[in-house]
Amino acid sequence: MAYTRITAAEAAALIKDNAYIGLGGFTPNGVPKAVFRELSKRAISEHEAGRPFQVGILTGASSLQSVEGDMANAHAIKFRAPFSTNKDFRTHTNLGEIDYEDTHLGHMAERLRHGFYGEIDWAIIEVSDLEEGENLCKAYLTSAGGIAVTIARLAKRVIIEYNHFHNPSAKLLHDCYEPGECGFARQPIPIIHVGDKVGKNYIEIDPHKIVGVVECNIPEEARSFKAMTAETQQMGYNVAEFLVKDMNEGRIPPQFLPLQSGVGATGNAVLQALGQNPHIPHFEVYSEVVQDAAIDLIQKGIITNASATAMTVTNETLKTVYDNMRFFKQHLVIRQSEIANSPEVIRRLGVIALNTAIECDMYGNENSSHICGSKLMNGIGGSCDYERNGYISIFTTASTAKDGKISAIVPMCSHVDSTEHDVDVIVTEQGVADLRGKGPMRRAKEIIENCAHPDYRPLLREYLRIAEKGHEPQSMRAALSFHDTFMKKGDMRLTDFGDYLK
Ligand code: 0RQ
Repeated sequence: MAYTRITAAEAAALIKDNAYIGLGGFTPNGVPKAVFRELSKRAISEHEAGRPFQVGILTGASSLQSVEGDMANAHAIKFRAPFSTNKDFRTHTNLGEIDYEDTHLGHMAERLRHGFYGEIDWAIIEVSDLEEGENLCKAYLTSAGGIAVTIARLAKRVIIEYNHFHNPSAKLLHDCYEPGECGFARQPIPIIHVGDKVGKNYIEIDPHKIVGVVECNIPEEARSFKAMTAETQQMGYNVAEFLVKDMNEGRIPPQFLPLQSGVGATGNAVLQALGQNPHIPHFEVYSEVVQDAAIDLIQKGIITNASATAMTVTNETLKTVYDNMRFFKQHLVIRQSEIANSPEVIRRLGVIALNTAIECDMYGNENSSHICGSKLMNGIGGSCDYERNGYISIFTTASTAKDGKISAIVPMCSHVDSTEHDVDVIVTEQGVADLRGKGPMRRAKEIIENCAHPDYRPLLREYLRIAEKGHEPQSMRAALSFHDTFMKKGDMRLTDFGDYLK
């Protein structure tokens, strides 16, 4: 049987003010696009007619300009979780217009299951293929897993975006598995090796909930990442050298351990540096995203197996995967995000976690989400899922930002995402601070001398001298002096602790 076909505009017209909408996909990839392009237009016309129109948007991770950027500009987002990298969304959130819950990506499906967000009115799922059964719809996902299984099951009604841009062979990559309820019904997730498949290659949807299928052919709104700089390249080399040393000293076994790397230019740089390092054996990736560099290394045989919840890649790289599916299906698995980011699996596999910080303090606390305390950047994404549970937890950051006016190494973070208890190693282009087995004072020395930019080392050393003595010395008056000076004078190098100790 064929399900009802509707247009994107017809689908958008069905969504009422105050609806909560769950979306498939993860990062821009695999996120449905057609309906939201109409929904933001609808929001504008509703507002022009003086009618309220705002929705809640729940996703696997960040999404798209067509989803959260245009909806934020239309003042049509009431609530949003769990992650965003969109500039317009950030602007409207920082204006206080949007209620945004910045939460762990690996927790999202569980929170949905247990009603933390109330009832889910709609699920919109992008598919590459569809089996339109009378009692069971088998929906085959596209380039990402995300929370699709859970929202398709929980939502009151479902809209399918059947996007013919994707190759139906995408199904060969997917492993759709949802854990049982907490308590006695929940079994261990039986993933022992990176490439293990433990679920189905489709998601199950009750056809009676499907109000329509929107046929479309829309390329991914994929971002191309910032070009690699000498700085990111140096961070990549520093991470690779550190891991080689750890392997030589027996802390990493000779066959290596699976690697997670976050989104962005640094993640790409690290993978490239690892791929080029003759001392690192061919390795595996257990991560939430695979970016272009990872796909390239899979093709070269340097990454032997990869597991992720999204191919966060350009359309060109996606085509490479689709054109070589016979090869990629043996080396790449796309999972639901709660499995990709599962503490149980991350711990079992001994994943080396690698994410990017906005700033780190001299004791190892880390901030990846807020600028100078108040302003949202993106959110934590899945970084804490991995950093908390990884075998080695690494953060990278350039030692300075904004032409040296900001130090990424500060006395005290203006916001904390991963605490000092969850951070093993900090890497900047200056070097590596290995915090393992060290108390606060030794950590501070390691971070200041190895990671801080030379322009800031004297100030950081001075802070240690003026801080009140204790297990972890701090000055409650000067702890945020770097940030305060930046806000007043535009340059952290102008910090004068005397101003704060009067
Ligand atoms: O500003 O955009 O104006 O140039 O922040 O910084 O150095 O380009 O680095 O793009 O990798 O982003 C932490 C935000 C870093 C990202 C963060 C300014 C800097 C620049 C961006 P411009 P860079 P990136 C897996 C894991 C959390 C989520 C996560 C992130 C802009 O990595 O969102 O890890 N992480 N997910 O100039 C003021 C500072 C600054 C600063 C940098 N200290 N103060 N501005 N900037 N440091 C993926 C998923 O979860 C899906």
